Amino acid sequence: MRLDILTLFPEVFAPLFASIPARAQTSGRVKVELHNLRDWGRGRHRQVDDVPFGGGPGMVIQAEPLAAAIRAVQALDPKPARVVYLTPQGTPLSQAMVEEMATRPRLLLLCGHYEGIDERIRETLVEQEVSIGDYVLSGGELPAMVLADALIRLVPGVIDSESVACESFSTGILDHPHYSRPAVFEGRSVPEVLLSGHHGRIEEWRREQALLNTARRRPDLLARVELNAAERRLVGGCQERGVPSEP
Ligand code: 6GU
Repeated sequence: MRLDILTLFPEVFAPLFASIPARAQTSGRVKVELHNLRDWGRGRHRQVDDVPFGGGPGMVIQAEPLAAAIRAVQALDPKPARVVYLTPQGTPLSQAMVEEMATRPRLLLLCGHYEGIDERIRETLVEQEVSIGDYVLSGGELPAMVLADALIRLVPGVIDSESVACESFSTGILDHPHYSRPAVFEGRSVPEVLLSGHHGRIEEWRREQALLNTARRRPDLLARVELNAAERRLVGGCQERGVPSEP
């Protein structure tokens, strides 16, 4: 997968060159290229923004430098990139969206700033608009990193496929609790079943815990998963009694 990122602040993307994303790149499975929008700016100051027509606060990223930058970055590879604009007006990101986007060989992530970009670029060159949630950030850089990380870890071979399949939001429910040594920490023991070596019972316990966790913390997720009769009783009982909230 190739990710081109168009931004005014390429220096903030260091986290995409550490840890799992770094390994994905050195193994050749992923290529991340950063491009500074200012390289397509006007004049001595390489200006890329101007005041909004109609007045009002803030600045707008102008159509001309953006169009030139998007076209120049597209031309760097014969594969056309899907152009994705990170904006609070976009569709809220979900694991299902990340899974669909991860099937693409190439994406161009466009980071907005200030009051946003000229509407004509949205209409003509942007194919998808993504938000990472209902809160305000100063620019599209952190959202682009969030999206890039979520995409990179789904590229085949980047992480163990079994661990991807088991994760929260891939299974549709939250994860079960995890424990490691020691078996007793400050008087608190690991649940007995995990020490039993009985894989069938361990799997059953993990599924139960995952369902209970989900019923308590994210009951909205349960509406979308298929449960068998025993599982329905488990979470149903939990709901009838009123779910104790997390401390
Ligand atoms: Cl994609 N951009 C900005 N600026 N703020 C956000 C966002 C995006 N998603 C949530 N908040």
